[in-house]
Amino acid sequence: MREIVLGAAQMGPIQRADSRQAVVRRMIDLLEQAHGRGCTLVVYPELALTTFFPRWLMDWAEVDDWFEREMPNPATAPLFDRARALGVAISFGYAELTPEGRRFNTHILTDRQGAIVAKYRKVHLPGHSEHDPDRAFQHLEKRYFEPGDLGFPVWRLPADMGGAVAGMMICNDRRWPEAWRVLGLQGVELAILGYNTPSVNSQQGEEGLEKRLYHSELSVCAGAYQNATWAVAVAKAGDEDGHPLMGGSIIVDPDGFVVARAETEADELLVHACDMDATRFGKTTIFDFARHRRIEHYGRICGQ
Ligand code: CDT
Repeated sequence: MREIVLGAAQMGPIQRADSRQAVVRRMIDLLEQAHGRGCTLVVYPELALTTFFPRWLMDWAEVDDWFEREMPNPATAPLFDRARALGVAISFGYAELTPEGRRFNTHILTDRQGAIVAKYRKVHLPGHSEHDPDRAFQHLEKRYFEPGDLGFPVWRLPADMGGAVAGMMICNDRRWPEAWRVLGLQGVELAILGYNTPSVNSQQGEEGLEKRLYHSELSVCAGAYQNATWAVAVAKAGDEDGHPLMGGSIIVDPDGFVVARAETEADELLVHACDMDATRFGKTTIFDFARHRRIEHYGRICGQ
């Protein structure tokens, strides 16, 4: 068996005034719980270190306060140190400011020795780039980030993580089958994803939470099944300064079934032992892409 004992570390709300240090303490607490339950990998949400700041229109000087110029850095070093000491790999999202001044919505993955082995930059940025007075609240990801420039790579993880083939997406990416299929074509066995999804639609106030949770779960379950991969989708949830984010974190097996689901909108750990070999059957039968795909008919989805 090629096993990863996976921890999905859903995080409750982070207020605008909360410090990175306070958030990292919560992340370490979840990490300790995960270690106590045998986890070898813990996944945290998108933009795990801060509030979901793209809801605020800010001037650029202030914006940069929400970005990390290096990783690890003094605020996050205690998390990396504790993960290394416990032998638990971690994966979390943050806002990245590069030395060239470029801004990305980024997610990283470490090995069990605390070294960053994988980095993904969000490709599908939702929302808008200018203040929109017609929205109940702003979603300015297109203002504060540029689309990721790394594509959707996969990484072969070390033997102490089952030698799994892992890939990453961030939040809105989960709604795009193209993202899943690009990972699937590279043999992904574990799709890692964090999200911050408002509980209400900024342009359609009537839309219910039930529908929003369903669309998230539908996307992840379909992506996992159609690419014969494990998937973990981890929320930042709860009320951030009057702005509710939905929970609904899940771990999904390669048949598309939910095997663990969050019940709260708070810091909450889900755990499941994932056998990477459970992806074999789907990958060698109905989703054996080399045998069954008909790429001569797929030109439209590859065009501009
Ligand atoms: N963070 C993120 O990508 N959230 C989006 C909200 C879409 S509404 C503009 C999501 O797809 O969940």
